[in-house]
Amino acid sequence: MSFVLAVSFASMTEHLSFSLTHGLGLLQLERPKALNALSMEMVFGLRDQLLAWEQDEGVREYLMVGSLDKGLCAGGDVKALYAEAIAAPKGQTSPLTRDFFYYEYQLNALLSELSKPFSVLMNGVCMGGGMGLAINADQRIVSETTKIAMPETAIGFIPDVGATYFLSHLPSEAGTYMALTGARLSPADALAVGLATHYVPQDRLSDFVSVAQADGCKAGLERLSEPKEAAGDSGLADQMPLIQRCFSADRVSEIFDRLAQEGSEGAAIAEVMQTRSPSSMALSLALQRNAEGRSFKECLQLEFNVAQWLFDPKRNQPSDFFEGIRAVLVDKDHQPKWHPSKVDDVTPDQVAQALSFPADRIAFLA
Ligand code: QUE
Repeated sequence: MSFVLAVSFASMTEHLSFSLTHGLGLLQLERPKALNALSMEMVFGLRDQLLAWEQDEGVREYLMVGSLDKGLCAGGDVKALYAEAIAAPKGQTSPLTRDFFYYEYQLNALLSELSKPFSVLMNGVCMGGGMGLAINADQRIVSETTKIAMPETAIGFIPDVGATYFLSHLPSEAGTYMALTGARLSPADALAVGLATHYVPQDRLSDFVSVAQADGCKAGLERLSEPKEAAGDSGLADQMPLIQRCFSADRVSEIFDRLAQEGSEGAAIAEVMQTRSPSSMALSLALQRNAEGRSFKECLQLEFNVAQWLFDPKRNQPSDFFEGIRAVLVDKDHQPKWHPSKVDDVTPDQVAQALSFPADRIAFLA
C-alpha cells in the first residue's frame, strides 16, 4: 500500500511506518507475515512517535491502520515470549515476560489520554493486543472483514490490555461472555455492543485513508462510511438474553450450570469453554467482577498483577500460558494440558493471590 500525497514527514522502523500529511499523523503497523503481532520494539516505536506528535502543533489528529488486506493486529507477539521463556534457565523467567506487558500496558494507557482526535481502522483480525491499540480511539471503524475477539483464555492467559475495563462496561454481560469464551465478534456485533463506532466497506478503506490524509478522518467518514445497518444483523444481539442469564453468575462452575439449562445454544457455548484454561476463566471472571468503580489504568495494573503472578517461578506450577501457546501457536496440536484441569480445582485463594500479586507499579506516561 502506498499513500502518495504531500508528505511532510515519513519514517520507518522495523514493522512500523509513520507519516504526517496535512496534520494527519498516520501510524501504520507493517508486519503482515505475523498478522501485525505486536513486538516490544513496535510498542516502543508507537510510544515514541505518539509522544513526539503530542508535542507537535503541526499534528491535528491520529489515524492508526494495520494491513488493509489482513487486519489491524492479532495480538501481542506471544511466540517471542514463548521462545525466550523456553530458552531461560530452569526456575528463571525471561525479562520479556515482565517488560513486554509492562510497556504494552503503558502504551495502552497513553492511547487512552491522547490530546488529539484518534481514529483506527479495525478491519480484518483485531484481537487481543490489537483491541488494546484500538479501544480508546474516538472513531473505531470496522468493515465486513472485521473479526474482533479477546481470545486469551484459549492460550492460558487473561484478557488484558484494559479488557478488565472495556469488557466490563459492555451491556448484558456481553463482556464476561467475550472474556471467558474468546468469542469472535462480527462487525455488526461490534457496532451493536459499542466496541466499534463506524462502518466503512472493505473496498473503500484505501480511499478512506487517502481522503483522511487530504482532508481529515471526519471528511473520510462523511464521504465513505455507511449507516451501521449496512453491517447486517448481529448474532450476538440475538444471544444477549441467554448471555445475560448465564454470564451474570460469579463463579465459572455456576455459569456452566446455567448454560446446561439452556438447551443446544447453551451446550454449544459450554463446549467451547471446556477447551479453555480453567485458571484463565476463573481469573478473567474475577477481573471482570473487580472492575467496578475502577479506572482504565487501575484495570491495567490489576491485569499486570495477574500476568506477573502467572509467570512467577516461585509458584512451582506449570504455566498454562506457555502450554497454551505451545498447543495453539507452536505445535498446533490444539490439545493443551491445563493445570488445574477442572474449574472446581481453581481455588478462590489462588484467584485472590493473583489479583493482589505485588507486581511493579506501572509508571504511566500521561
Ligand atoms: C489466543 C491469543 C492469541 C492468538 C491465538 C489465540 C494471541 C496472539 C496470536 C498470534 C497470532 C499470529 C501470530 C502471532 C500471534 O494468536 O494473543 O505471533 O503471528 O498474539 O487463540 O491470545
